Amino acid sequence: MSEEKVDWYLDFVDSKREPRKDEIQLLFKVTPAKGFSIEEAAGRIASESSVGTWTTLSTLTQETINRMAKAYRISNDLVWVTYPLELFELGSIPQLFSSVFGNIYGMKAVSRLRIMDIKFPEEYVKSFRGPQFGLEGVQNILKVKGRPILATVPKPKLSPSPEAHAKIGYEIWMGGEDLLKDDENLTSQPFNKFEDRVREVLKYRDKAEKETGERKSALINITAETEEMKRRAKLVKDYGGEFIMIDILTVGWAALQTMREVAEDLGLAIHAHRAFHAAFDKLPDHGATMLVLAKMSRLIGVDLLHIGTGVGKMEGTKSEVIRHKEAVTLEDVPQEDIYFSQKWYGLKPVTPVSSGGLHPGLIPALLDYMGPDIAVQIGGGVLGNPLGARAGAKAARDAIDAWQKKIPLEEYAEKSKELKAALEKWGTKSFE
Ligand code: CAP
Ligand code: MG
Repeated sequence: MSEEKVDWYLDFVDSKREPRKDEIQLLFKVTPAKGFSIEEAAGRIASESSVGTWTTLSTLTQETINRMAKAYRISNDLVWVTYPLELFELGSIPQLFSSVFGNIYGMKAVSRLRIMDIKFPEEYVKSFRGPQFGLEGVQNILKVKGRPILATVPKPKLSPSPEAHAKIGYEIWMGGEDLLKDDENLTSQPFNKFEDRVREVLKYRDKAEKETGERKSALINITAETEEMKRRAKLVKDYGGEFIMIDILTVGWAALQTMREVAEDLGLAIHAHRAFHAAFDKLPDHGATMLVLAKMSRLIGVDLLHIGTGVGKMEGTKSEVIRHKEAVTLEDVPQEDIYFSQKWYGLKPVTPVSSGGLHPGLIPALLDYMGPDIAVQIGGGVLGNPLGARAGAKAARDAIDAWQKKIPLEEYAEKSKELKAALEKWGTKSFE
């Protein structure tokens, strides 16, 4: 056999290589397959996500050698890799996904792989629009400041008709809420056609605005094939809506980038639901963190994004949810523990949305660590109030008011039968 090397994976590992400011960096949690060292796994990750393959090549050139990604730091099961920026197409999340979220998950030598964090350089960040309205713009649309924006999804899921859906909206708007939100799986079913729902919802919205004198709006789910989403977004605009809701992971990054352009032209804010994220962010040693998905969502430019609660029915610890909030709202995210610092070079903050298993009894605990500059979505916790939808909405508003005034919920409930009914049913317990 010739002396020539068969593979060059370890050429992609270099502890002397310093990441450059203009490079993209990723942090991986790596479980090598049996019989492979962490260095061998790290080399395969850096190789397969940049310019390499399984064997040495007669076609290798110096310019390609200069573009090799390098695993520059390894500590236990953590591997830091730095990538020359020219490996990526500026402004394209699909291409980023194909590079560093692609083949590497399928390599036999890597048993489990989790992307923990990603750091973007200035040139890459500036190749994206970022949010059109952002947190402040959304608060201005709704004329809400100093308190969380309050939304409710009609439950049970998939209201039986557009009128039933819109009437629940009327009740929760009259109860003091700001937004009626479509559920993630409500699009245009035979019993609840999109065209009928958008017309009915915005008709009742106008009625509620007139009767309350407050701004009210709706997060109308346009999730569909991209051309159809464009049509539905135009309908929302034509009927006077201000927001479109998109299930960003089920439509895909390319469609989301297209709809970001459409939203810019129509002047509509984008509410990003993250259904499907747990398929790859739930397992602690595989997939990718919600932190990474949140950063990509801010780059593309959603205006509101579900980031978890830390208390409700969905996965996600308090510290993770706080990290997501910082990543989508701060201009200059500090390095924290193993997680990268990240500057956003003027990209607007995204409105963090906490939702999932919330009810009035959980609001003070949630707001104690999330603060007032978020949106809170409460579905079952409003529509499960024994006194009805409008009472459920008022109970949620009262819980927020109690937190703002630093009044214990039980004390506040002495003057709010609606809050009292919620506390009698759910207390301050979290339900899985
Ligand atoms: C919440 C919800 C949201 C989840 C999504 C649901 O309803 O409408 O889709 O919050 O999870 O369908 O479960 P409830 P996340 O208020 O009745 O729980 O926000 O974690 O992405
Ligand atoms: Mg839902």
